[in-house]
Amino acid sequence: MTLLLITGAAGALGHVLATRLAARGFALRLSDRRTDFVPQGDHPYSIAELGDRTAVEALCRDVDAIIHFGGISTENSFEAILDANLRGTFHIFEAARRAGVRRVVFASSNHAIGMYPRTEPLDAHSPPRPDSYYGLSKAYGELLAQLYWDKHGVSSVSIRIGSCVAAPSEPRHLSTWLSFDDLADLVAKAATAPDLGAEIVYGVSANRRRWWQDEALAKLGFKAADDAERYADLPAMAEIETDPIAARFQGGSFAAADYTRSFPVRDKS
Ligand code: NAI
Ligand code: 15L
Repeated sequence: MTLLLITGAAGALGHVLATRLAARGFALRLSDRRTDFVPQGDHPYSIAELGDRTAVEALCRDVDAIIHFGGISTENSFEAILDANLRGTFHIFEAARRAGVRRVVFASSNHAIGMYPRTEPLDAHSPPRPDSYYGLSKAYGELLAQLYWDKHGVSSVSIRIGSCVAAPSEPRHLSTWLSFDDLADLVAKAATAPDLGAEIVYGVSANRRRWWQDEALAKLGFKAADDAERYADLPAMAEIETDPIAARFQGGSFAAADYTRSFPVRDKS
């Protein structure tokens, strides 16, 4: 039986993944920093700080793949991001190398490319253009994954997740939505697909209005099934995005937060 370690297991997507991956027959080891978390099912749960290298090494022993979803999941101070996301993700890849774990699935984010204008379609080769310290930490994780493949043979899939929520609730989600079922299918395939190096893919459903095209997903044998368009008639989708900067960039409000440059700017500048 394939044993997966899920970090961030007490978080929103950790819960979604634990339920769905267990149903697919994976054995799970769960971890998070939260002391008040009671996992569903009888999967072993370990409380661990990602910033604690020894603790992370213990978590990663004897697993077949690491589903690294733990960390700060929105914009925060650089110091907070530094410990959880930069140091923490380093600890994960280093532990994978030492323990001989063959695959890391890393929860990257659309905020690694959030400063691209919405008018610019992207593909898996589009270089990072982070919109926040948070997005920067995800771009760093993608590069870390490349380093650990090139020098140590740890294969990985970095998923630039869009907006993974139960259902779209704002106009931007018509482009960025990733359904829970598509997430689980994508992670299962990313954990088990053979012959991968350090892959970067977009975690997005088959939304008619998506900004990201991704031929690399075929390598994993993944094809998204859901489409946000079936929510397009909801009243919330007709709301005008009032912040012009958020409306201009793919990262939305993350791009607009603390934006001090004079506007408008040229797309290529
Ligand atoms: P979440 O905030 O609900 O879960 C993150 C979990 O990580 C929390 O349970 C938290 O306790 C844990 N954590 C934070 N710092 C930690 C540390 N230093 N040590 C140990 N555990 C720590 O976030 P969510 O929505 O479940 O996202 C999961 C992952 O997916 C995150 O890495 C996030 O950046 C990424 N992601 C999520 C998206 C979404 O739409 N939900 C979109 C793009 C990326
Ligand atoms: C993310 O990276 C965040 O973790 C999540 O909370 C959402 O804000 C999502 O991106 C998004 O862009 O909708």
